[in-house]
Amino acid sequence: MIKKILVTGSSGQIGSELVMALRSTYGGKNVIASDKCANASKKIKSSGPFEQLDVLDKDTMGSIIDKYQIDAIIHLAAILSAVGEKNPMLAWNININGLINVLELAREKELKRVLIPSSIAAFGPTTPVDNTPQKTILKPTTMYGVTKVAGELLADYYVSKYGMDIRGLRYPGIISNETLPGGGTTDYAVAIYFEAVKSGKFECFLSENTMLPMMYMPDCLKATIDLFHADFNKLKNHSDFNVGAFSVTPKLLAESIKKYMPNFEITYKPDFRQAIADSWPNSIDDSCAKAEWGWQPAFDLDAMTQDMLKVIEEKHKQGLI
Ligand code: AKB
Repeated sequence: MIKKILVTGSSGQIGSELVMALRSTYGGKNVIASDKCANASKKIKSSGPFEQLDVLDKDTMGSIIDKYQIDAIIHLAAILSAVGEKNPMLAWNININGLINVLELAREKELKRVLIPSSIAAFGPTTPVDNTPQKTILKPTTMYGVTKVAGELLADYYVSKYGMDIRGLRYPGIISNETLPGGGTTDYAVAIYFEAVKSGKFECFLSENTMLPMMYMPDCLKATIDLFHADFNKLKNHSDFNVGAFSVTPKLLAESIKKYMPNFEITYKPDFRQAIADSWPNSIDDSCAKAEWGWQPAFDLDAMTQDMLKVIEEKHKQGLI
């Protein structure tokens, strides 16, 4: 039984919400949040332990594991695609050396479980774009994607070489309303909702028909926690599960917003992130996740849009954004 979980990157888009969801199940003191940045949110700091941790600092990570008697790590700290293209060596260093520190400490200290995130960025322009299979061509053209493929391979190596319990999933773009994403290509799909509420208009950095797989945060938390709890013996795949919810273009997202805000306006000014998006799939075949651990998303595009606008409008009324 897992009793104490360390989450790295806990102040990020997924980490900030995943820590709170895990604490509601495991108890506040049993989920140790950690981030490179010392300024965690009040919510995170007041509901359980928080440690400042640079994932490149293996000694400090080891001391935290000992201090709290950690038996599982959910390793979210990473550099995303757009920042990774601006600074490829930073992406390689954090994403690969940070992961190696996690895997080596998990091996040395005999931790019970590790969960690592991969991404649709593991795919590249030669991968089949529609209903992209679980097992397919992995030849990404971004440094972020290169680190994701290497990370999947490393994690699977530790499973087969050392018999360790390591799982991971290929996140699509994640849309949420609590912590803004930082440095990704799918970030437009979050910014569009905030700008719709604040100003009624949005200039998109991807072109109107750029189709990408996306997922609403409640489904992302569900996927992460369900895979974390899955019976390891029933998993045929390990660190690279495709998970899908819906696929959308900026134009379709804008049309969904217009159903609830008819005056919303969108314009397009593609930048360097267009080439990144163009190298990723349109849609994902997640039948292995469905068969092996029962994955099932709950939100489609319009259900998400209604919820996003409700929450963000409330924040706007309260002067929080
Ligand atoms: C990004 O856009 O870089 C991430 C991802 C799809 O992994 N959101």
